[in-house]
Amino acid sequence: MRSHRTLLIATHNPGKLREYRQLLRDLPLEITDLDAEGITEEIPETGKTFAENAIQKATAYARISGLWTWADDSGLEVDALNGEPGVRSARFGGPGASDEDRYRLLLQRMAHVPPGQRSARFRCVIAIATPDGRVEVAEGRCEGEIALAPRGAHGFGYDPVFYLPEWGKTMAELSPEEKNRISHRARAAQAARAILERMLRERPDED
Ligand code: ITT
Repeated sequence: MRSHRTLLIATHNPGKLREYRQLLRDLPLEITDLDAEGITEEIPETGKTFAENAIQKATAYARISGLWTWADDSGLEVDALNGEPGVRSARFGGPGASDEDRYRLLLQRMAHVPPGQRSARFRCVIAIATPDGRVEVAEGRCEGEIALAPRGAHGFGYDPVFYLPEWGKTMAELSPEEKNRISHRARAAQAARAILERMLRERPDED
């Protein structure tokens, strides 16, 4: 029988999995993922907030797997659009839309918004749940602006139109290492790692 020292990272996104494995590599935890566990259930993201969705996913997969489970939800909030696309970031533009379709639609919606009023942020919420129903949450943010046109080829999603004034670059113009130092996901993961360290101190061997 496995102890809770195994942590399930509940994502199908290989990029996220790689980042999180790297960040947690020196903790006394065996890391596994949905594919390795043969878990095929999809948990619908029906919440109104990033936290609700992350908690929904983490608690459902912890129940299914019997393991401590780490799940996240993330997206882009644009102030001039009252926080849209927000929790709908992955679905913005409808089914079948590509990353490029989505950021072009965003630029179109922002066409009337002048420089100086284009503030936005990436947000990421990570939830860590245990099979007995305990759940803890950590959040990271990265502030920026919606560019007037796309630039850069790194990253994914909305990175080409997310401008970082202090770098003079879009997120897609940063190297992966630079992005991983400042991103919403990296910041949330640092805070979530501290929670895991505390959980390991409190309950090292059993649930
Ligand atoms: P899982 O739910 O399986 O973890 P996912 O790719 O669907 O993977 P999210 O729901 O967290 O992940 O992603 C929400 C969307 O927000 C994502 O599809 C991107 O469009 C956008 N997004 C999130 N983080 C981003 C980043 O670092 N750079 C650019 N866009 C990002």
